[in-house]
Amino acid sequence: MQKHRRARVLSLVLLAAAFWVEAPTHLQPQSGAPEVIKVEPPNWWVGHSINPVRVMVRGRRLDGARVAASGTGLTVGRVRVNPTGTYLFADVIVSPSAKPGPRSLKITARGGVAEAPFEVLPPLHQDVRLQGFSPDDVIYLLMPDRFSDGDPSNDDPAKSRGLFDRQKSHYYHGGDFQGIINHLPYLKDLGVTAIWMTPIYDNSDRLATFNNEGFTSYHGYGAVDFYGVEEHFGSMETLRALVDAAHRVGLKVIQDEVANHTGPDHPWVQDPPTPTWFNGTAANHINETWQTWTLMDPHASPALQKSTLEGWFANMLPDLNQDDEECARYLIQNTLWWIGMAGFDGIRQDTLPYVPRHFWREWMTAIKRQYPHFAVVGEMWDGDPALVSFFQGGIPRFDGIDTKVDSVFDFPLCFAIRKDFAEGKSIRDLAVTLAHDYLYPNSQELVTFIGNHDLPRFMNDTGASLEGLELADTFLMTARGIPSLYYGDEIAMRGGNDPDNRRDFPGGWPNDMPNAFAAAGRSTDQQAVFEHLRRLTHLRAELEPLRQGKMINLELSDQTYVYARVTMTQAVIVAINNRPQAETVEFSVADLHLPDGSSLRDLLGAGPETIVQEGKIKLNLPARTAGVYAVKD
Ligand SMILES: [Ca+2]
Ligand SMILES: [Ca+2]
Ligand SMILES: [Ca+2]
Repeated sequence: MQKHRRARVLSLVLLAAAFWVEAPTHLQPQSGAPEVIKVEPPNWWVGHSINPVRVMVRGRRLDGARVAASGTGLTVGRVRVNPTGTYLFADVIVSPSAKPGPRSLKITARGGVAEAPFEVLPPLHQDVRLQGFSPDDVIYLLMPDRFSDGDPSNDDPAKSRGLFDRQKSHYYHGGDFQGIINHLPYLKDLGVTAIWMTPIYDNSDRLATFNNEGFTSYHGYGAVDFYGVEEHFGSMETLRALVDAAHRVGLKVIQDEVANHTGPDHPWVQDPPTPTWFNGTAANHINETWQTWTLMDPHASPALQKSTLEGWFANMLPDLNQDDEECARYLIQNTLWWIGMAGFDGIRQDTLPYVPRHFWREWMTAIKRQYPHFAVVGEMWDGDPALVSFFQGGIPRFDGIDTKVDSVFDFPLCFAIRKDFAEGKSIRDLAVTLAHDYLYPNSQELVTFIGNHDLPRFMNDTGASLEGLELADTFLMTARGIPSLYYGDEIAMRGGNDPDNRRDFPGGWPNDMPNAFAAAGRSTDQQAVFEHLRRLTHLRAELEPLRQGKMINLELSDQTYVYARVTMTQAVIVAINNRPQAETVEFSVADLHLPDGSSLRDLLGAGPETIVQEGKIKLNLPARTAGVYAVKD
């Protein structure tokens, strides 16, 4: 999978290179009244666990400013301004009795007075929102730009004209929040319980070119405003409408966040809020070396770890410095703001290892203090369970740090799944990978997957077939962990490296035919894969052992694998034959307490009914099939 890592690096190089910008002109000293450009956060809640909230005002001629709150219920504590007068930090205290409504911060500087608008929001209710996620969930990863266009009026917005062209793979294609809202019934029917969207921050409004090719940040990983919603996707109102509509039908929503870096077009790059806001500057920084293993290495010097923690991705993506107190505070408040504003249930955090682990501890502590049921999964891209497990929270490691991060993606298991079920290598890899579960503080909470937006699709692997994809889905949906599906894999979409793995979902655009959101629009093959996965999500919902059960391996050979998922009251047995010929497997079920004469049936319908005899089960498994066996009622 090293080639995939290289592909991702290449895609980041292209992103970064494409966005290089000229110096702005607004930094020259000017005279006159102070000016407010941006207030972050623009609002805060009564009764919040963070109080005072630190408000950062970006503007001009703010040097020497005094700040006072206009209206009741707000007071201003410590104020600091940077030497060039372009950033002001004010601690704003929200009284427990403050009445919700608009206020402002009155900024008095040498040249006059300016008003920074600020709103007091009512206390947050935790009722159906902010639920977290667990093995009871099935996550569905989608890219809003590539899933469905529900609002053609925002395809080419005035704020950022010229970034839309469905014929070009690096341009916006028009997908949006309304498109997701329109297809919530589809997702519900498929049996997923949570939607993970790639980032919805406001990204660059500029088209950039590299090697004569146009690039946009349709993928969302090039933020220019951490308090803005990308105009191609909708507004904060439509985002909230999406989250509310999802919650009404029992679907959660997971936000994709990036705390390691900004996009190259972020205004901070030319004028950082503090001298140490970034690690280095655009002109003078160190390159990212991807040596994530040094972070778990007790022998690594801080100097050796520095290029991994402080390097700029692809030598160009501005690396935020979480050791800068203001920057860390900004990032923590920003996370709590999004959760409160949109009602997200969880976060997927990008590029986890490239940020100091003590920051994650502080960040997670702040999240859980305000939202105790919330959950976070971090991206630690590596095939080595020793390294991936080092970042899951739950216990302090040798560096004294417990990251408290609930979950990490199970890349090691993903790579094994692809090798075994696409390429047809020995299925033993799966069990060997799972044998390393002792390294994780909580392996049940790992997010498992067979593909994502950074990997070529399963169906593009050498040797991939529909049978292999169905076996991979069967394993994913019945093994331990929190399964995450990648949009389009449910209809066996093809696609190579980024951006080919991010094709538009067929039928997601007005007048697109065929429409694979409807059964009638799917080919026979697409329908077979869809129905198989749908049956699995529904089995997972019905059978508690598939979600919460302990996993016990019962039989293993080069190409057959039998395991059980067991709770105090029920056992489910999964038997997989990865060989292109029929196989007979026989195994003991003594550990499962199934009495002789118990009759088991295959809930996937491929295998015959079977009876426990002398504490054993014998199964004849057709070529490249799997069965999910439960005791017949
Ligand atoms: Ca649109
Ligand atoms: Ca934008
Ligand atoms: Ca970093």
